[in-house]
Amino acid sequence: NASSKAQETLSRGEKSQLRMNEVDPGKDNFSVLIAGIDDSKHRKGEKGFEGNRTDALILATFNRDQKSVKMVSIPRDSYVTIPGRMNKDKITHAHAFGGIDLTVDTVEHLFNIPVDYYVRVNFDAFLQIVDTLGGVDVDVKKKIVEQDSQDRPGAITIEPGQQRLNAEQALAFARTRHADSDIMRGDRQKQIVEAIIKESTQIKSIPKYGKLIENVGDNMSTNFTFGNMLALLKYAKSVGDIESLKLEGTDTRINNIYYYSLNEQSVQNIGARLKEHLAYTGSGTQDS
Ligand code: C30
Repeated sequence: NASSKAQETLSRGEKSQLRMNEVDPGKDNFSVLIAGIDDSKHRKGEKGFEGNRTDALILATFNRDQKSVKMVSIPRDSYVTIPGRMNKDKITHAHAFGGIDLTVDTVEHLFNIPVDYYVRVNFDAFLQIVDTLGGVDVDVKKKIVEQDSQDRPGAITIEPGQQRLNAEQALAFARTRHADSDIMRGDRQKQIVEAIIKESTQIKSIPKYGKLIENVGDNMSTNFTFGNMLALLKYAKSVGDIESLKLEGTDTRINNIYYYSLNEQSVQNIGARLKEHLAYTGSGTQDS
């Protein structure tokens, strides 16, 4: 009976409060929040995920009939309401205040759609996943010089063009931002997620995939069950269309702190499109 150390239920339980019924990723439409965290020991000590911020946050919806995926990257400095907090704050802080539970609540509150699943990874999980896939294909728009996972400055150089990145290169691609911005970095992270979904359709060895889910252990946490993850692999093979949506906003300063002020209309439009994509009609029993 295979299980996974990575499996961790949210404190809300299996189903979102915005859902009437539990969602089965093996047969229903569903949403996944993908969170990337830097919990490097040399920087953050031994705390693991706790108390850290989310440096990458991507919400993806999966529609089974259309065999399609839509995803949006939420910039980490987005100025949002975090449920239970007095003042609006950067979305990245939701994780530091209340872990993945509060991050999920915050994203649900932002778009007013259910977040059914989450996958939270640190650098090591990211490297293990991309390694197991044997790399990922991406189109690199401009030359990248970046540190590696051990923070050795300039250790990774990537020339522009369509190419296959190994795990360290893919991490550098997902991290780099100083040459442009966190918003552009969000675009690159969506490219990586798309590449991971596409690459997982090439997985020939189910045992190898199962081993990955076991080995990734403490470096990943998710409320998908081991069985869900096996079903997802089959699902990934059917996905034909992956669309990337862009959340609009503007740079701003409040009390001399930098924020990304989300365009209200854009938030609503994206919420509506994801809602439609999920064929989500109803409210559940949310009480706030
Ligand atoms: C298959 C199907 C059908 C469905 C399953 C769902 C799917 C597709 C799941 C995919 C799962 C995966 C693995 C998705 C990948 C997600 C991605 C793109 C992750 C990105 C990489 C990652 C693991 C973490 C984020 C890394 C980033 C963006 C930045 C790290 C400074 C921060 C905030 C600190 C940080 C600090 C230093 C040196 N850094 O940080 O590169 O150093 O950049 O300067 O912006 O960060 O500030 O305070 O956390 O330590 O001090 P950086 P920075």
